Amino acid sequence: MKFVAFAGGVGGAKLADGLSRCLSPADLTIIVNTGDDFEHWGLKISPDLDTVCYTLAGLANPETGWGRVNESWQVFEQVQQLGGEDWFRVGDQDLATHIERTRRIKAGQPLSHIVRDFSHAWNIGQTVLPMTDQSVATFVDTVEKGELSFQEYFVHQRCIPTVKSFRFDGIENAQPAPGVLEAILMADAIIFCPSNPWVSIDPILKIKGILSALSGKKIIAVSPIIGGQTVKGPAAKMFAELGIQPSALAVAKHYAEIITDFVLDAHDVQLTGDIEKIGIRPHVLNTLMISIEDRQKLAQNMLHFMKRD
Ligand code: FO1
Repeated sequence: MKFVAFAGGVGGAKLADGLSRCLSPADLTIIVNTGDDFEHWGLKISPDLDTVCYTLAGLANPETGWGRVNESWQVFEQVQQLGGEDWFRVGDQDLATHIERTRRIKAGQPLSHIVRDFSHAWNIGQTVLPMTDQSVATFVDTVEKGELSFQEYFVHQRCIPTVKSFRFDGIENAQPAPGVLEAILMADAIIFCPSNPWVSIDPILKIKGILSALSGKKIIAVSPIIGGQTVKGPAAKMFAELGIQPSALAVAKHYAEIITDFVLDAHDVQLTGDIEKIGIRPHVLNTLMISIEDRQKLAQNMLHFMKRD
């Protein structure tokens, strides 16, 4: 069976990693949000693509989930000393990724080619695809600071400003990257990883042609919210600031028109009735991924019911 996972952020990378440990590489394609991409220090940075690739390659920093393990910070410290921007931490090995990606983009290489070559260099067997090769930039409109670019909101402002709405600049002209629609059409099931619905999964869904490619497919979303709290990141806070009580049910409702199945944590078992009421099949699993084994176990349990039905 072939599976496609939509991912963004650390939660997405963790489940992608769990799935990669249960499936042969040819049976798993990960389509990654690129709305978080931005230019920093004059370099093109694609945080979600790098977080997925580093995680699949076993190169990710296990504490943060992003950036590299066994990292050094020589360049960052020198830039800081020179009065450069130090709100976004770029390690020495991570810097190489941004330098080479920037060189290739300036040479006219599409992002999907760059990810393919980097995946090869990092011995990643699965197919990792950007959602699009065109540039899409997520902006967060906030009460206190007006419209902020995503990294400015997420890292520099530490997700503190109150969100009002989101804008995905460039989404109208963005085409699915080569291989994206084919992977979706060939897939036996699509998995929405436990990523932020608003700024990681929604941008992928808004790319022209993706929603129609998904129609009729078995689609399983995994809740990034357990017991009303996001495991990591601002998803629950965003729901609350948009006037929606944060919960696994709120996430299921967010995707209600699209998904067929929904994975929620055992903490939220009392919500299964409400999820069934909106026509979605609930699956109660342990969704908290602290260890590598947790990731593999969650993926295994999901594949078990996906292969059964
Ligand atoms: N997230 C932070 O909270 N602080 C950082 O300094 C930071 C640096 C960073 C460097 C490279 C990279 O690929 C990701 C990085 N992230 C950092 C995470 C980044 O903000 C992502 O957008 C989040 O993981 C959400 O997708």
